[in-house]
Amino acid sequence: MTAQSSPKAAIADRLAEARRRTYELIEPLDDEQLNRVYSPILSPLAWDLGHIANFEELWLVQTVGAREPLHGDLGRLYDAIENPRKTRGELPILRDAELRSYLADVRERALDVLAEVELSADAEDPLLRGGFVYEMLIAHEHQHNETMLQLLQLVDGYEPPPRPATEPPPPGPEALAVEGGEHEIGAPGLERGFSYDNERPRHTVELAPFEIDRTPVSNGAYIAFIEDSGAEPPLYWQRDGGDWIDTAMGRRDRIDPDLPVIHVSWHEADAYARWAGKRLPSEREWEAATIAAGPNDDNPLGLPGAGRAWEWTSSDFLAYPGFAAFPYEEYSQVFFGDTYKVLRGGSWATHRDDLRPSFRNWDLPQRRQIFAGLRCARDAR
Ligand code: AVJ
Ligand code: FE
Repeated sequence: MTAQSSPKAAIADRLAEARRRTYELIEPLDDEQLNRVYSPILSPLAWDLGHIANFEELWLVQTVGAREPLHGDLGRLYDAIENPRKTRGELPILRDAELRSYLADVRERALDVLAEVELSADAEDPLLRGGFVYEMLIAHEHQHNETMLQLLQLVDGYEPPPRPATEPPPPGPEALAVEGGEHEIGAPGLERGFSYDNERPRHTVELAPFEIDRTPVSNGAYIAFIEDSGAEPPLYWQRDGGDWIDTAMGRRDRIDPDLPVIHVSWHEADAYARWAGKRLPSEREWEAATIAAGPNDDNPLGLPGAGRAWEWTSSDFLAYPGFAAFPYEEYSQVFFGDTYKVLRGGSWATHRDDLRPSFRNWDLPQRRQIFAGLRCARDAR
């Protein structure tokens, strides 16, 4: 018989799984490709890799383990706020063999620290309570894997990892009706499981009755929109005779009309919804609808088709009433305001463990490199 897996062993396994995924993504690439600046709005992969390791060093080794950093104040180069994406190619970041050793050395030290710490549900340090800081680290690596996949769309001949199976949603009505009145949204307290600070606290909102489409907008529907309205095609699309083709990673694949559309900006998503005689849902409506649709093991988001393409909402990224930054202001708080729009759900590139109804993603409304489409809503008739 094998030993019972302890919470610590489970954490170590999930850290290892996240790292395997990171290495799988870069396995086909050489150092030149890791260092190359492909786009001013995306970091070179070497920056993401160093940042993943540096974030781990900062939280799991320096903060929790009270160890000195391996490379002095190297961390300044990996501070996402201090270093905008367009500057990251020129920074004296770690590269090549040094970068690979840094990833491995930090991980070794993080596992040494893990062996020492007390992770119980009533641990004194809120960072350690219930393993919060480890969950944060694992989720962080997953999120950077998705960012890396955004960049990998620009690498000619790159073979993407297999996408999660897409079962067409079972037939049903076009829209789900959601009742008006009070709805609870947001994540429960941390004693009930991991969430980011921006998902908390759970609170009640008052919604007018509305309808939300049962499925996200498909490529086929989006083609009808661009052909009718003259709107720009999504990023990476090209016309080829009568067909639309996807040119990401240097490929020329026919667009599958049944898949949810991705690579559209918030402005384009909003324009599509109006063209269709509908509107974008607010993020509260989106979350109330997923909860009404019934999250389950097969589909933790409840809404059919959710989790294949991020869904733009009409909402600005704002703090919930009673918000408290934890564990640091630069995760969420510095982004609050009317600059960023909220996206909900998840995409084919999102780790399945991170799909939850309360998760809030955000980006600038003009961005198209993210794997984002939309689902339409309307006021109840
Ligand atoms: C939630 C995707 C907007 O990339 O800025 C990564 C995730 N935060 N490292 C971002 C994140 C810190 C975040 N997004
Ligand atoms: Fe980060």
